[in-house]
Amino acid sequence: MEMDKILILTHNLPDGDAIGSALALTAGLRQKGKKVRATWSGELSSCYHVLTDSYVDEDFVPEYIVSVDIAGTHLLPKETRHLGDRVDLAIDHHGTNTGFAKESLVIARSASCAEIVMDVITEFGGEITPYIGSCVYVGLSTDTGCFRFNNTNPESHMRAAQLAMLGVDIANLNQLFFEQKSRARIEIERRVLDGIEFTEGGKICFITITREMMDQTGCLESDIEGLASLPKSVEGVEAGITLRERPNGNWKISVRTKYLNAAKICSYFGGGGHTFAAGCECSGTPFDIKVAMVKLIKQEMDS
Ligand SMILES: [Mn+2]
Repeated sequence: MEMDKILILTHNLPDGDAIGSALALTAGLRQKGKKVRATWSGELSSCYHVLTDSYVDEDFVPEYIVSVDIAGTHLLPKETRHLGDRVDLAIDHHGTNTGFAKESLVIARSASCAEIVMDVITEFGGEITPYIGSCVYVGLSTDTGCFRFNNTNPESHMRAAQLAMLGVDIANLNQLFFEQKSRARIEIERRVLDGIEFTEGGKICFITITREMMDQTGCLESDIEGLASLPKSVEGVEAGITLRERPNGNWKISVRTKYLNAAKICSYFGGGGHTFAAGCECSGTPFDIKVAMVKLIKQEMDS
C-alpha cells in the first residue's frame, strides 16, 4: 500500500493545539503529493478562520490514519470513535498516552503537539511555510497560554523565535487568540464570575459552566477555550476547578494547579493529563462532585 490517502484525527472539543497540529500536518503532507483529510468535530470559533479558510477538504477511503494531540481513544469525538483501533500513528505530547496506536511518537517534554508535528514535517523533507508556521504557532501558543503556563520551556521560546523568522505574524495571531474575545465569551464570563466559589481559605476555587449558560449566551465550545484557567488566576488559589456540564448530563472537570499534581487528582475519577493541568468526567450533582474534589485536593495538600 502506498499510504497516499491519509486521515488525521483530532480529539473531542478540539483546541488550538489539536487544530494547529492537524492543519500543519495536512499542509506538510500535501506538499509531498499525499491526499489528506483533517477531521474535527463541532464548529470552531472565528479566530480559527485564519487557519481554516485555506483548508480544502478531500474525499477518499483512508489508507493510513494519524491522530494528533490525543492521549487515548476515549477522547475521540463520536464521529471518528469507530476508528479508535485503526490508528496507525499517534503523534502526541501527553505522558499519559495509552499507546493505542500501532506506532506512537510521544514526546511528553514538548509543550505542544504542534512542535512535534513541525519536526515530523521537517524530517520528511517538507517546507515550513508561513502558513504551516502559523498553525504550529497557534498550537504552541495556546497550549502554553501564550508562554505563561509552566509547561513553557526554553525550547518553546526558541521555537517561537524560529517561527517569527519564518514569517509567522505572531502579533496578529496573539491578538486573535489571546486578546480578542467574542461577545458570547464576555457574556459567559459575566455569568461564570457571578457563581465563582472559594473554599479552604481561598486555596480552592470552583467555577461552573452549565448548558443553560452556554445556551443563553450562544457560546460555542470553542468560545470557552481557556476559561478553565480563570479560577487559578485568582491570588491565593492553589487548585482551580472548572465544572462544565456535558450534553449527556455528566460534568467535565478541569483541574489547574500551581504545585499540586492535577493528573493524580483526576486519576481518582478515571481522568488524567499533565502535572498541573488535567481533567476527568464525573456523573452526579455539582455539589457532590465539589465535596469529593475538596476531599482529594486536601489529601494532596497534606501529602
Ligand atoms: Mn496539546
